Amino acid sequence: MNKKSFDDLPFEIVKKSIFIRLVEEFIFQRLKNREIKIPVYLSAGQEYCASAVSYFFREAKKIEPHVFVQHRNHHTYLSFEGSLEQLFFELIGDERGCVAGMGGSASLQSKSANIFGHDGLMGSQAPIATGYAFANNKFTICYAGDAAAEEDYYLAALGWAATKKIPILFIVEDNDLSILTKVSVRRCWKMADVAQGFGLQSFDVDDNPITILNTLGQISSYPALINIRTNRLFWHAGAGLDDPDIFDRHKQICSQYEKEDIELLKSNALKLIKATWNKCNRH
Ligand SMILES: Cc1ncc(C[n+]2csc(CCOP(=O)(O)OP(=O)(O)O)c2C)c(N)n1
Ligand SMILES: [Mg+2]
Repeated sequence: MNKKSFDDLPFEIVKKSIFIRLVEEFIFQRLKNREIKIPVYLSAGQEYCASAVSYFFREAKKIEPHVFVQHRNHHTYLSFEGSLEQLFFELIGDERGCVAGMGGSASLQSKSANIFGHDGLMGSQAPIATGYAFANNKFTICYAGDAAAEEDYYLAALGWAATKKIPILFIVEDNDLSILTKVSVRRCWKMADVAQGFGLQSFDVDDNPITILNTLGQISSYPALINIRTNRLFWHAGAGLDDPDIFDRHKQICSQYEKEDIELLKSNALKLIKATWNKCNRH
C-alpha cells in the first residue's frame, strides 16, 4: 500500500462520527425508558477508532476490509456500513435484526458489509480473524479492547500472524478499562511493545483522527497493530455515566467547526435516526 499523509481532517469522518454519537445518545435514552431491555454496550467516546480507520481504507485506499469486531461495536458496525435499521431491530429482539434478534448489542454482524460479529468470549476474535485472513488472504481488521488483547489466545494469534505474514491489522481500542479496572492494575507491559516483539509493525497513539490516519499511512507491511488510546463515555454496559468530566474527543473536534453547520448536520441525522426507530417499532 502507498503511504499517504493527511494535513486536514476529511469532513466525512466528522459527519460519520456525528451520526454515531447521535445513535448512541438515542439508544441511551431508549435504555433509560426501558424501550430497549437487553444488555447494551455503548461506544460513545470511541467513534474515531472506527470512523477514521474505515475512512482510510474504504474512501482513501478504496479497499473493503473484512472486519471482526468486539462486543463494544456499534461504532465499528456503523462506520463499516452496517445498517442502522438492522441494528435497531436487533436491539428490540426482532428477527429482522442483523443477528435475527438473537445476538444483541454485543454481536452485531453484517454479511453484506463483511462485518463478523463477536461471540462474547473476550479476545476470541483475534485467532478467528487471523485464521480467516490466513485461509482467505483477504485484508482483515480485528478490533479488540485493551483487556481482550491480554488474553493468551489473542497474543498467540499475533505470533501466528507475524510468522505467516498474514494481511491483518489489529486495532486495540484502549479505553484503559476492563469494566472498571484500569490497565495499570492489570499488567506492567504495553500492547505495542508485545506486538513489536512478535515482529508486527506496531504503534501506540491517541484517538485524534488525523493521528490515526497518518499512523495508518505509515504502515508499510502487514500484520500490524495500533493501540489507540481513547475514552469510553458511558457505563461498561447500559445507560449511565462513570465520569462526567472525562475527555470527549468528539466534542473537541466538533468545537473546531461553525456551530450552525454542526447543528444542521445533527438535526438532519437525528431526523433519520428517529424515523428509522419509528419504522422498526411500527411493525
Ligand atoms: C474470556 C472472558 N473473560 C471475561 C469476560 C467478561 N467481560 C466481558 S467484557 C469485559 C471487559 C472488556 O474490556 P475490554 O476488552 O477492554 O473492552 P471494553 O469493554 O473496555 O470496550 C469482561 C471482563 C468475557 N466476556 N470473556
Ligand atoms: Mg477496555
